[in-house]
Amino acid sequence: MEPGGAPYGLVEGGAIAIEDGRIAFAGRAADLTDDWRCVRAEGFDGRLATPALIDCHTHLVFGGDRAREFEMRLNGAAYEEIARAGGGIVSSVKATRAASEDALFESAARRLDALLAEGVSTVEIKSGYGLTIEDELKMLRVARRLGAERGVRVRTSWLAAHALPPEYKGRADEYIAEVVLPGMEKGAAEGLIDAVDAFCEGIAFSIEETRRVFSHARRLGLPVKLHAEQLSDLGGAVLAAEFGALSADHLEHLSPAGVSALAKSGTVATLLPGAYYFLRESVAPPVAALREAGVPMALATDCNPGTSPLTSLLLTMNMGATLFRMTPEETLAGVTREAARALGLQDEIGTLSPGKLAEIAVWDVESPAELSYRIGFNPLHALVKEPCA
Ligand code: DI6
Ligand code: FE
Repeated sequence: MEPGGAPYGLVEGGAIAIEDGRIAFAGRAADLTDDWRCVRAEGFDGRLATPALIDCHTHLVFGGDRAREFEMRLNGAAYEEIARAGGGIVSSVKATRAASEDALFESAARRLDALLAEGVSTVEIKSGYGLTIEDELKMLRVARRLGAERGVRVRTSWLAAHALPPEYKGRADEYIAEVVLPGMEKGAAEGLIDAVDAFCEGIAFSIEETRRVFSHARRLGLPVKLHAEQLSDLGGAVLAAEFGALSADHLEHLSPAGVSALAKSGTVATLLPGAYYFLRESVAPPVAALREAGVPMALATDCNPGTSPLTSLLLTMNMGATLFRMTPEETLAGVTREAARALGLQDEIGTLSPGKLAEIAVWDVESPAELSYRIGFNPLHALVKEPCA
């Protein structure tokens, strides 16, 4: 709710005027001046208009899948056995390295189309399953191509610090020096990188290693974001805040110190209930404390083969409400206004405000709460992205 405004900023009997692809007016139809009465879009009466949805954290591009591993685990196989059968993140790395750009494009396009069917206009896509300079850049080229061919805005993140590839076992420093940092430079020079991310976790990269990655990003003028406090509290959120990160993501094990650091730096807390659900975690992120401290909360799918094979932002909204106790209003802000902020796009998209791009989802619902209330139902009526004239 905007201070003093109606819940959701909802306007009954509203109208939106669009000029040159941007919102020129948004408010009560009764307040629309005569200048705007010339062209009228039909079929939207009585429906709900929201900003187009934004998925601000995905690993959409990867080779293969991990359904077999899922099946083995549910049939009682032990971790060891799965690892011996080539399971885990390493299997996704192998499959991604082996895949051509065309094959990666085809498989990711299916997942992207599922997101787009629910009114998504913007998707963040990370590298992180190639783990060589060339394979990481290959993933980001595919991400750019997805954006171009599907007419959707794609923001890319350099996540070479996602896992240590087998050939660098026990040599994280060398991996960072030989792959993560020079690859970041190459990708930035080729215009393939919009932001830099890392997985700061006991099973991935330490605070000090993450600091090296972030310092290099800063030298290159790239914004940062971080997978932090997903499985344990390493203090990643405090580090992210220190670097003025766009977002800190996951945050199940976020400490009170982490909450205040995010509040101070204005870093968005991006919550990922799909991974929490799929891993059957029991510690939820401290939503009440984040709310209390005024930390903006975004929601995203974290679509990835290992821990969140999820391609629905509407279901993500439902999970944000049922699993994390976010209000329906917070879940909608989480996939619009705050997701835009998590990508640094808050001046362009994320709300239906004059001056912003006209990217509007129109829904067949009675109230905005329905968007997070339903499970597995898609009430999208239309996605408006072009000037209506
Ligand atoms: N957090 C996760 O849960 C995954 N990556 C990450 O940063 C796991 C990725 C995988 O298992 O494929
Ligand atoms: Fe992730």
